[in-house]
Amino acid sequence: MSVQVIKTQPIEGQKPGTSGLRKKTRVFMEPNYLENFVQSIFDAIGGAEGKSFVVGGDGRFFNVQAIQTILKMAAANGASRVIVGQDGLLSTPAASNLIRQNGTDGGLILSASHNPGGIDADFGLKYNISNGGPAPENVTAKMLARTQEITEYKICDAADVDLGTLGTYALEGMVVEVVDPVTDYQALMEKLFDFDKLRALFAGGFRMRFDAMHAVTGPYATAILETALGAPAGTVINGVPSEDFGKGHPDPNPVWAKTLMDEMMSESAPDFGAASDGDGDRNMIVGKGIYVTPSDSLAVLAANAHLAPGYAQGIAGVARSMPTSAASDRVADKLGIASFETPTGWKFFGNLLDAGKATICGEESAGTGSDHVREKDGLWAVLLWLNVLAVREMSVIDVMADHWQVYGRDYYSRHDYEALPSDVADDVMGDLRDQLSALPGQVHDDLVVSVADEFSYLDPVDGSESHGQGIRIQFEDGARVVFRLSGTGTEGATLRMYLQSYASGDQDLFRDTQEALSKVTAAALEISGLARTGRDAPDVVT
Ligand code: VG1
Ligand code: CO
Repeated sequence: MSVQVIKTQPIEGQKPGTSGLRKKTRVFMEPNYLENFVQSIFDAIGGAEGKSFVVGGDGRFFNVQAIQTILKMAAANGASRVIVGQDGLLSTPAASNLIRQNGTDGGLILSASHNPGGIDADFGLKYNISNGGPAPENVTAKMLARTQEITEYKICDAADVDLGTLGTYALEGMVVEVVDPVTDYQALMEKLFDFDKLRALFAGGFRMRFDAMHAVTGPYATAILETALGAPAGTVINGVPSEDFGKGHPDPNPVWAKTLMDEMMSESAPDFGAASDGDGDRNMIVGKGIYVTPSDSLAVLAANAHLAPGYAQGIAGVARSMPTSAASDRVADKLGIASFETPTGWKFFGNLLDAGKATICGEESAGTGSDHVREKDGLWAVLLWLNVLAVREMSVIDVMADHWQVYGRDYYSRHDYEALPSDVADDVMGDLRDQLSALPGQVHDDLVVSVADEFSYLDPVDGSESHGQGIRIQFEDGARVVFRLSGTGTEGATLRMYLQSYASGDQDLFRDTQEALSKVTAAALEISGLARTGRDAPDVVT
């Protein structure tokens, strides 16, 4: 076969971040850039010879072109079989499912998730291992090492595969199967949730709006919500994936999904609203007149999961990323099950899920998921919410009021300072680190610091350690602030400040969030000296 061995050299900065390698699209399109990283992935996993993979992406600009390159490289590296979504589309959770269901050795997912798409926007590539989950740190470390010593890559000189037509093709010695992206994922959802009950819910007049944000979940949401469950046409909006996501940010939060938020806060709001991100692994949940924070959503889903058939036996444990609020811990305590606190990024949940220690996991950034795959799963969270609402016959606002009365409320907000000069962001973090031992006992804006540390994680399954995972400052009244730098940005540094404050069930549970957090926010700004960034307000508040 016509394998070409192309000479190349290491390219600086191909460091996999929180969720794979993410760069400007034009960078990915530079000669050898994508190829170097793909070859480094294959080399880091001990070669692709005889292996099988799943490949697909979120449909952004350069998706199909990158997939053609990956297929030709997989064939040249001796892979036996690759499963690809039709038109190159696969949501991240659907890719995770295909890896698990077909027992492939891994998968390559093309997405920069919630980052905008287009030739002048962002692109990304992440590698998932055979359990269907993101490559853990020991694997990404090998990839990074390989990018720094690579001298050549292999690629076939073959024609492009027809990704538009379902079927099985030969690419040199490798089998390429082009599959429908939705079918197997939908079958999995039908096993977990009571589709009859959900059909009856919609037939009874329940109305929802799902904003697919011009990204990959459009086909999934349309097939499941409208076609299978009978929600009226138009339930799914922005449902056709576009290369630049309609020029928007496919980030499901009140800022970027503003149209949906406005509708949900209006007189004519439907009963339920949801949105999903670029690659379909995140979700936003909003009821008529009420936004549900991702941290609260995780807690509510953990408390109510047993109402859905897939979780009727109960759940083994709940895991959350460190910056996520403590709301899910309170649920785990009450249920008498384990709770876990991991670093940011889904890769840290894989071991807990594989070991059966956790069943449900979540992050404050709107990622929730369970052991049905090894990724967060936006549509899964939406369907579990629907199943809970259908069984409890309650509105979202009543579910939340009930939850807060039982557990108390963790007011929560994240303030992002984007595209800061890296040295300024590093200074802020460095100064915080230097202050840690002096902070306990100090009073800032009437709040007394009780504990201050930098989060390290010891994986309870394989004993691996991860350090430098964010600075946490805890106050005596239960409030907390966390500072960390984003690992998914492509411009300068993004500093995230995560704020929370607890109110017990007998207090006013419907205060304005920013107002309820005003003291801890003031204390956090004072301690961190964020004013030196020259910014007088965060760029994004969620
Ligand atoms: C962000 C979120 C994190 C999430 C990651 C990938 O990372 O904060 O919770 O796991 O994105 O999500 P960071 O390092 O920018 O804070 V996705 O939907 O991009 O796969
Ligand atoms: Co995502």
